[in-house]
Amino acid sequence: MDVVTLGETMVLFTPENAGPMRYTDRFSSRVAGAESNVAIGLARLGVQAGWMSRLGDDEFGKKIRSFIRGEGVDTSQAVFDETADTGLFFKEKLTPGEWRVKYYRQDSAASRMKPGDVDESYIAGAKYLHVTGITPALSESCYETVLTAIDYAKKHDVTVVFDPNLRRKLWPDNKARKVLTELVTQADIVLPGIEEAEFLFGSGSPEELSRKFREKGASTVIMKLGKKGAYYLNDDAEGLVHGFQVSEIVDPVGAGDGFSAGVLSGLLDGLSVKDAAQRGNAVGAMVIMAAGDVEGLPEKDRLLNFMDNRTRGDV
Ligand code: KDG
Repeated sequence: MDVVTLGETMVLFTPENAGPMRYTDRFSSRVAGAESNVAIGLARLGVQAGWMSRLGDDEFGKKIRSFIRGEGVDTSQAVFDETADTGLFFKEKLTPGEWRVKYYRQDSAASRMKPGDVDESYIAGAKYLHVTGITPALSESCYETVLTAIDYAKKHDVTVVFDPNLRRKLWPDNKARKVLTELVTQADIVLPGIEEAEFLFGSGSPEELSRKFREKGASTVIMKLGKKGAYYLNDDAEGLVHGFQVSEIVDPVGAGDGFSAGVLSGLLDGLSVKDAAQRGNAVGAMVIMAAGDVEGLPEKDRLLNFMDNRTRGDV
């Protein structure tokens, strides 16, 4: 595998109509989870990606595995747990531009992931390990699982990529801040959003905040700035790459995962950090123009075509 990742994937229900979902009796069902979104994004771009998890041994668990496998991601490390259910969540569009997420995932199968689930040789065979701050929020055993995966990655010189993915509904702020900061110190590459950076380090410019991540030990920081683009910083380079114009924001959720997939595929293709950040911006822009977390993730030819034809700049 080029990239392996671990985390919870859920069935996502979206009401057909805008407004509070108590008034809706029709829902679409999709598959979504930050880490599998990244793996699917990578697979669409021609990267070999693997996803580790636990799923309930139920219809939704089977749906998720079939979907992710069908997208070309290796699911050999996703196991069914007969003692717990697959997590679910709902995403309501309350008004245009106002989204609300409701999780049904407490004590889910994925929240029971444990260090023994991680196969050292699977991680050792990868170039990158991708982890996010969602998994440690699910349970102590999930946190330990993430730390174990990172230990194996370090032991075998696998680059650790960390997306803080702060989800305030999942844990108290003080705990989130402590654990996410700890994971920053373990990572080689950090892909925070500017708001997550401010949550961790207080307010500051992208330059100042990127330096804070470097002080904590990350060698490369690529910070998402929404429509303004991304700020990148490592030993050799530093600067801003502008975002791409989008025709319509259909569904903003999943943009950060698309960004991660774009960046990692760029690095695997040998692009500079700057060009990889630009590719991340492009994938993120394409994701928000489609409904669902993964539906807008492009294949390589579509991505390159989009990057050639779209204007970049602050819009
Ligand atoms: O990044 C998109 C995710 O937020 C979404 O797929 C759900 O994984 C999810 C989560 O835990 O919020």
